[in-house]
Order: sequence, then C-alpha cells, then structure tokens
Amino acid sequence: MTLEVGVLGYRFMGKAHANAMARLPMFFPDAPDVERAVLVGRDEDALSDAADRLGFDSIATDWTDVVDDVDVFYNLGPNHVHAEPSIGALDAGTPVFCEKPLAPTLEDAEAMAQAARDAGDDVPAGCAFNYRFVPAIRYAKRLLDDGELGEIRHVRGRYLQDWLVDPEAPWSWRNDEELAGSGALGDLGAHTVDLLRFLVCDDDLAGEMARVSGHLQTFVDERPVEGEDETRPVTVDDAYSAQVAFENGAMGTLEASRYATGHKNDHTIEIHGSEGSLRFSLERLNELEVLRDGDRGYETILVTDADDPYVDHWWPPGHVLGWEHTFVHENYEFLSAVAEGGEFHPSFEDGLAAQRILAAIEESDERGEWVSPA
Ligand code: SOE
Repeated sequence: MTLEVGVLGYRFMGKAHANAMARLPMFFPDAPDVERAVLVGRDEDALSDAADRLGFDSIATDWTDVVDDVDVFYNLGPNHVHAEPSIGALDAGTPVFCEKPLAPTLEDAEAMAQAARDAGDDVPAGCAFNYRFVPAIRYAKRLLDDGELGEIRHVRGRYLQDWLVDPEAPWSWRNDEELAGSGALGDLGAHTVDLLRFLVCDDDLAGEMARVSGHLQTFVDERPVEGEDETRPVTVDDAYSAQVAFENGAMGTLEASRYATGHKNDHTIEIHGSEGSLRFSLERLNELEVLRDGDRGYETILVTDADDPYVDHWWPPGHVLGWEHTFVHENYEFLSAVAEGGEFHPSFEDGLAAQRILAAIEESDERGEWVSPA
C-alpha cells in the first residue's frame, strides 16, 4: 500500500519533512511506502520550484482541493493556518500531521482536538513535536520510567536562541500575534512543555503541571520589513520564563528567549530525583548526562549504540545523528500509525495539553498571579 501525502508548506518545515520522507525507504524499510503526491501553497512559481527540489509529483494552490484526495495531510504552514485546513482534512477522514505549536490560540487548539476526536481513533492526528524522537530523550524516558531517578523533585527546561538580538533583524510572521499566537513562548516553550510532559507527566512521575506563574517580555517593539521602507510592530513576547508546580509536588522552571546572545538553538532539560539526576542538551544530542550516585558526579552516556532507540537504523556505534534524524523518526512513527490504524503520540490531544500550559503562562503574566491550566 502506498500512502499519498499532501503537504501544505514548503519552506523550513516542508524541507525537513520532505527530507524525512525521502530517507524512510533507505533506512526504515519496514515503513509504509510514501508518495510525495502534492505540495500546497499560494505562490505558484515558488511552489513549482519547491516541488521539483523536494520531490513532489504536483502542486495545488488551494488546500480544499487536496485534503479529500490524499491519504495523509501534513500541515507545515505558519501557525495561523494550522486550524482550518487541519480540521477540513480530519472532517474528510484524512489523518493529519501538524507542526507545533498546535495552534496560535487555545480556542483553535480546542477546535482541532475536537475534530480529531470526531474523526475517531483510526484517523491519527499528530502534532510534530520532533524532540520526543531524539534517541537520548527516549533513553532518558526509559530511565525515568524504570524509576532510576526516584521521586522527581526538580524539572528545568530552557530554550535559548539569539536571532532577534539585532534590532534591525527583519520582521516576520513569527513577530505577529495574529499570525503566530505568541513568540518565544509558543515557538520554543511549546517544545519544552511537550518534552517535559512526555518525560515526567505522561506516566504520572510528577503528575500534570498543576499551576504556573509566568513572565513574558518584549525587548524590541518594532522591526524593519525586509526590502521595504517601513517597520511593523512586534506584538508577541521575545522571551518568557515560568515557574511550575507539578501535581506530585515537584517544582519546575521554564525559560525561552530569542535574545540569548550567542545561543543558536540551545534546548536544555535537567531533572533531579531522589535517586539521581539527568541533563540533556540539544547541542550535544547524542549524549545524555546521568548521575546515579550523589557522590560521583555525572557520567556522560553516548547514546549511539545499536540497542539505543532508533540507532540500529542508521550507522555503526559512535557514528552520530543530528537534528534532521528526529524528523525521520517522527515520520516513521506517524506514517506507520496511519498505515496500521494505530495510535500516535504526540497527538492533537498532547498538542492541546501543551497549549493549555502556554495559555496559563500568558494569563498568569497578565494577571500577575499563579494560574491553573484550563
Ligand atoms: C525557530 O525559532 C525554530 O525553527 C522553531 O520554530 C523550531 O520549532 C525549533 O525546533 C527551532 O527553532
């Protein structure tokens, strides 16, 4: 059986997922056959060019012509186009894989999750939180689930970038509340919240994030529009931080910024339990630092052995993986779930759960007090 895939969006994420689909038959021979059938966008010339480069059979400028005809629909457009086409596809019974954050607003995320529920369990709806598919993160999850860290006390997650440090860096949709929903909070914080939910909330190690106290900040209020003699307002946060109280008594701190000078894509997770601690950094994604005995300090585990998650599909031990491999892994899992009618996580329900935390962080900043997610 060959799955015909329709993909909306052909820039950063379009390229990442098209690359992943192209790698599947080479490295994951048990993955379903996939045809990159149709690429969807608005600008016909740019679309044709991208379709040639990314290996698509055809193009379409209207998603409504596509969602019914394909076996799977990928929504990789900017946040403000996540809801309508995804809901349209699910209403047509077509499985959807949508980029993160699930939506710009909690309201949209709720409507998307409802559409996924209505479509039923055999129509997977996935939210593309790719960092769940880093082998070292899967390894960490195994340690946590085996109880090797004991009771979870502290959880720390920060995601630092610096592409907006320059006040002349051009305005983009990512700086606009209508188009993006929020700034560093939704773009980067969504990843951190999802990863921590996966690691310590999902199997009830720390319980859900029960209360949050958030702080959002915008450092530069307007930015130049590229190629034009005008500026546009920045209507989202450039950075956020939050304290989190988990149901089971653990404490958390979260942070993200696009103004962390010198940090390009620095996503770091730290977890301390009664029996041990672990540290992960996306900048060293083949490693996991684990401390099992308080007196001995951290040991660095290279997560590149054949029996480590996903590694046997790639290269011999020590031949490291990178960021793009996380997309191959999530595409493998999602498309396999579609072919087999199985369950896929992170789902739209997971995307909604993350969105509830993000909305609570924003609300807490506005109200100046702790907020419990809806
Ligand atoms: C840009 O800030 C960005 O590309 C995010 O949108 C991604 O989700 C993240 O993985 C890297 O940074």
